[in-house]
Amino acid sequence: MSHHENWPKAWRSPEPKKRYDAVIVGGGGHGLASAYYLAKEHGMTNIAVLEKGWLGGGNTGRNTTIVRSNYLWDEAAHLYEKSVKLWEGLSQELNYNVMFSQRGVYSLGHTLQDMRDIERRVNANRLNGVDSVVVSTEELSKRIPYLNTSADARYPILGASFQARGGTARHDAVAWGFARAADALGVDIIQNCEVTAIRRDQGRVTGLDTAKGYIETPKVGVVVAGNSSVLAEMAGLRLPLESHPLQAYVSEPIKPVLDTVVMSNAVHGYISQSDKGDLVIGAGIDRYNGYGQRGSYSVIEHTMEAILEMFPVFSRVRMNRQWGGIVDTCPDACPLISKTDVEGLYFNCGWGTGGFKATPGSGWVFAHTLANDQPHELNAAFAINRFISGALIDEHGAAGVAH
Ligand code: FAD
Ligand code: PYC
Repeated sequence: MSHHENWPKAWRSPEPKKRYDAVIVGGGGHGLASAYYLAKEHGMTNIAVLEKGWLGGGNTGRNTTIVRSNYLWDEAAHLYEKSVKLWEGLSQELNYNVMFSQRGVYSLGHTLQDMRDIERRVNANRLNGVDSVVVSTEELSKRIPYLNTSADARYPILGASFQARGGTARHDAVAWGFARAADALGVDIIQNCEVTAIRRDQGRVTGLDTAKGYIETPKVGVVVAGNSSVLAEMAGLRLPLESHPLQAYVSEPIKPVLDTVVMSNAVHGYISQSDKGDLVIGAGIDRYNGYGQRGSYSVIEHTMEAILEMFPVFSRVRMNRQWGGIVDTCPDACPLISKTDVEGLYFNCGWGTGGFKATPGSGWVFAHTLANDQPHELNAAFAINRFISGALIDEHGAAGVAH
C-alpha cells in the first residue's frame, strides 16, 4: 500500500456556526497566528478564521521568507525582535517543523553613505538588544565566496550589516503549523469563505456576510494584507495604505552554493538558497497599484541585473518560476495593528514587503489587542492614530525593499 494514502486531516473543515465570540478574516500566517494566540493565551476558543481561498495562498505562500529584526527605531526593533524570539521556539510550540533556519542575513553597503546608515542602524540594534554587527568586505569575501567583492564592480561592496539570528523559514509550513495548532484548540478554520460585507449597528460590529452565509460576532480582526483597503471600505473606513504587486522568482535547483541570505538595498535585490537548491530571489515592488498577483517585465529585468551585479557566477542559472503577491504598503513602512473607530473592529495590516518575519509576533500582539480591546505595549505605537498625531515610525531605511 502507498504511504501517501489515508493521511489524517491536519485540521477540520467545519461549516460555520451562526455565532462566534470573534472572527479573524484572512487565513494567512498572521490571521492563523492571531487565532492560535487568541485561543492559547486568552482562552477564546469560540472563534473562527475565514479565508476566501486556501490557507497561505496569499503573501504567506508567496514570499521569499527572510526573517530578521534589525529595524532602526525602538518600537519596530522591539516588535520584530519579539517575533524572532517566537520563531526560535516555534517548531516546538506548534509541534510542527517550520524549518526556521538561522543562517544569518547580510545587508550590503555600496557607498560611504550606505555604510554610515548601516553603522547607525547596527548601533541602534545593539542598544535594543538585537544582535547586529558591521562586517568588512574582506570578511564578506571569506564568508560568501561567490559574492563579487571586487573593487572594480559597478557598485563596489564596502561592507555590510549582519544579523546572525536572522534567516529563513518554510512559508507554507508556518500557515499549516498555526492552523493545525489552532484547530486543536477548537478554532474553526473555514476556507473558500470570502467575507463580502461587515455589518454594523450604532457604530459597532454585529456580524459578517460571507460566501457561506451570515455570521454573527461582536469582534472582527481583519488580517488580509493586500486586500486591507477593500475590507476597510466595507466598514466605511479609509486606511493610509496602497496595494502593489511584489514579485519573487526561483531558479532551477543547483548544488549548495549560498548558505546565508544576502540583501542589497542599493543595487536592490535579495537572494538565498532553499533547502531544495533553488535560488530564491526578489527585489522591489511594481510601482503601480493593483490586485493582479503577477507583476511587470521591467521589474524582472531589474531584479536579474541586481542579482548578477552581486553574483556574476549565477549568469548561466536558469530561472524556473515567477509570481507576485499583493502587499499593502504604509507611508512610514510600518504596520497598522490597531483598533478602529468602529467598536469591535480591528485591523492588522500594512506590513508591506516585510511581514513574513513578523508572523508569530504579529499574531501574538493582535490576539492581545482583540482579547483586551487595547493594544499590548509592543503594538501601541502602531495604531492608526499615528497618522493623525504625526508620530510616524519611518522604517524605510530598514525595510530592505524600497517602496
Ligand atoms: P496573507 O498571507 O496575504 O493572508 C491574507 C489572506 O486574506 C489571504 O489568504 C487572502 O486570500 C485572505 N483574504 C483577502 N480578502 C479576503 C476576504 N474578503 N475574505 C476572506 N479572506 C480574505 N516579508 C518578509 O518578512 N520577508 C520576506 O522575505 C518577504 N518577501 C516577500 C516577497 C513577496 C514576493 C511578497 C509578495 C511578500 C513578501 N514579504 C516578505 C511580505 C510578507 O509576505 C507579508 O507581509 C506577509 O506574508 C503577510 O501575511 P498575512 O498573513 O497578513 O497575509
Ligand atoms: O523585509 O527583509 C525583508 C524582506 C526581504 C524580502 C522582502 N522583504
